[in-house]
Amino acid sequence: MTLFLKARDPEAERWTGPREAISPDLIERYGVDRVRRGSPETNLEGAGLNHDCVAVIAPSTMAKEDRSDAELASRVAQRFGLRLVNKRSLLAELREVHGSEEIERMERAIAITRAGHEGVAKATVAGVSERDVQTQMEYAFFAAGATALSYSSIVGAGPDGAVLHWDKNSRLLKDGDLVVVDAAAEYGRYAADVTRTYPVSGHFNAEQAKVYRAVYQAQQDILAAIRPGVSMAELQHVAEGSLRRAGHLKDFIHGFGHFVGLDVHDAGLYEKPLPVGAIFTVEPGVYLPEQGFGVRIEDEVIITPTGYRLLTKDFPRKLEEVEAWVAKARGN
Ligand SMILES: [Mn+2]
Repeated sequence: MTLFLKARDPEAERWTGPREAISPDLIERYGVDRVRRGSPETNLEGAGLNHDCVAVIAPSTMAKEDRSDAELASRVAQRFGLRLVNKRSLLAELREVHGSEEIERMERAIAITRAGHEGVAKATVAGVSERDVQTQMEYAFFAAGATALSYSSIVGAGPDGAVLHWDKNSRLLKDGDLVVVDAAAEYGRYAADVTRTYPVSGHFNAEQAKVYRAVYQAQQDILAAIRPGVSMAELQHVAEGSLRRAGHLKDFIHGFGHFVGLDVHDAGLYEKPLPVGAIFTVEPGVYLPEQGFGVRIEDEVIITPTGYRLLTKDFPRKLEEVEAWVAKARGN
């Protein structure tokens, strides 16, 4: 296997840092047979003698123009008279299933994420800003060994918690607010993805508790349906059925979950049966901007031969567990 890297470019390298010299070390690190620089186009003279096809493994995109690597593949195929074979779901299928080394990294990312959320449980008190919560949490992520954030941290207090991808983190927390914190650490290139909903006062009021329990029940219903061979699309129906029964289907405005791995929204096939080793989120939510709050609970699971394993089992999930966690973190 030959890996082609970008050509050296002294001008660009002054801006973005040096591109490494090709060495046995580099070849070993990438786990390939050869590393070359430049385009394979100029390295494939005579390719038709030894090969009969060029396969495109770049995923298809919604964009008008294809990805540059896919475009290159078809140009190379044409130039050397080779067949063009499309294997566009191959990477998605491979990335769905995780081996033990990957699982170890993802579990580490989740453990680090838990340390950050412990900081959140302590930090979500009246008078501080969403930004304060974010910085204390992110400090805890990196102190625990995070190599990056999985995505921009979302800290949404009160009505901001009803905004799915709230990114301003500017509001001051008020007594009685719920705070939706969707934030996680990455470790060794692998992402985690966790959301918890914290009560500033330490307790959910009656209206908030009712919604929290509906979201928790939806999570329970989805979890009960997870087994090898079920599809993400089928689990979406389960999530919707559960929240319909609770009278909150219209307030559930996103998918119940997504694959996680190298990317926080990783590649994977949503209509096909889930294989053993697939890792994805289970994240029902209910968003009530008029009532001034939202609730989301997001966990990660891995498919096992007999069902699933909850990778985020060390996070509090039940309402009473969340309240107890908050009390403990604040020393009450
Ligand atoms: Mn997610």
